[in-house]
Amino acid sequence: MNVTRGFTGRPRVHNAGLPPGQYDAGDDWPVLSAEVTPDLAPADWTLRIDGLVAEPRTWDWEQAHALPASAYEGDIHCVTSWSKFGVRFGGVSLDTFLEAVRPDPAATHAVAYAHTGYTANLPLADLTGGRAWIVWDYDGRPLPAEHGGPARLIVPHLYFWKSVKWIAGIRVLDHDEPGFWEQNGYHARGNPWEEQRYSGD
Ligand SMILES: Nc1nc2c(c(=O)[nH]1)N[C@H]1C(S)=C(S)[C@@H](COP(=O)(O)O)O[C@H]1N2
Ligand SMILES: [Mo]
Repeated sequence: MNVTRGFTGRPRVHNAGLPPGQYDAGDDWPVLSAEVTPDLAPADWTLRIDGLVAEPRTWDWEQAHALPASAYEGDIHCVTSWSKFGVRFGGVSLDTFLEAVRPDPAATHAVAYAHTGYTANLPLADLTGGRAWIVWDYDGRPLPAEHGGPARLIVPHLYFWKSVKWIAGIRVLDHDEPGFWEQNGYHARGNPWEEQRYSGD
């Protein structure tokens, strides 16, 4: 394990390095939102998983927090070319939610959608295997509203536009259905290591 120190002196456990065409944003965390930050209280937040699943379900804030906790510590990469190393998010693994609804064997993709209407499509395989989380803590504190609080999806191995803020639900599908940015020319999958920024990359 390679431990390095950043400019802040905070130890970084790490490190996969920078994907091609990215720069290290350091301590900055830019806010990228296509919509106005919603005023969404934890008491009004829900997560629904439905579509091609055996048992569609909705969790409220308390029910989601009663699930086993899981954290992500690592890097995030925005398609606008900033990356951020060693961030810490706390929440619940998406595997835990998906195990409860039991996706149909024919399911291949999903659309994640926000309480605001923003959408992102993902292969189901990118949402399973300990690689996606519903998170409400950042650095041990409640996730700020502008960054998707009270709760957002994170899929940190893909470009960060897939990590839907103010997550409201996930619809499981047997086909790919382009989301907000994907309808506007962005790549269907968005793997930063293969620089899948735009459709055709
Ligand atoms: N609901 C919603 N989620 C979103 C977005 C958005 O505009 N709306 N932007 C995406 C993009 S392009 C990025 S890079 C990240 C930005 O997250 P941040 O603002 O916390 O840095 O959120 C993603 N999730
Ligand atoms: Mo982004």
